[in-house]
Amino acid sequence: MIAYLGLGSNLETPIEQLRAARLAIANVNGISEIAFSSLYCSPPMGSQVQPDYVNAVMAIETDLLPLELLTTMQHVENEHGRVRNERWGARTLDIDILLLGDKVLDLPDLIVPHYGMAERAFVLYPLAEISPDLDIPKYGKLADLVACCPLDGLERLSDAA
Ligand code: A4P
Ligand code: MG
Repeated sequence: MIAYLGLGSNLETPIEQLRAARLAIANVNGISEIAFSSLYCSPPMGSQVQPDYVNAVMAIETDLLPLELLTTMQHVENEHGRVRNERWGARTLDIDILLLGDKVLDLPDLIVPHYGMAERAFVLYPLAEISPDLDIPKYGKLADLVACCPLDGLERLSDAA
């Protein structure tokens, strides 16, 4: 199954956080990397009293079950010093499962497609960079979502290293 992950960080050298997370994810048994977007910078959604975010989207091929993938990604977050405190607060590393093939899941711990992805510039633009022709379950064509989504200050920073 092909899955898409949204990575975000706004603490402790975010670019390094995403670089390390990319390596850690690609090294998991049962996961291989297919594509990784450029890095994008954007002002924080939610509390404004926190640093800007760096975001990217990663496409993977995986044979992990959905909840296995979730716990594995939470493990990677924890390894990277993530402390969960305020919802939408600053974080060293956040990994959201955006898409799992064409699955629609509404479990207590896992909602797929990710509930916020259809209106977030920092998800839609990097996703469209690596897979412009996606059709997103429940939400429709990615190209149409991008066309309706203002940039909200999103800027492409650099190629991912
Ligand atoms: N969960 C349910 N569905 C999913 C899914 N598809 N992927 C549950 C991952 N997790 C999912 O997540 C809370 C719970 O969501 C988990 O226990 C999991 O079972 P969390 O990562 O602990 O908490 P959070 O990230 O603070 O909350 P949330 O609602 O996931 O926030 P978001 O949506 O991740 O937003 N501004 C910019 N510019 N860029 C950002 O990346 N990110 C956030 C966080 C806020 N502002 C931002 C950015
Ligand atoms: Mg999250």
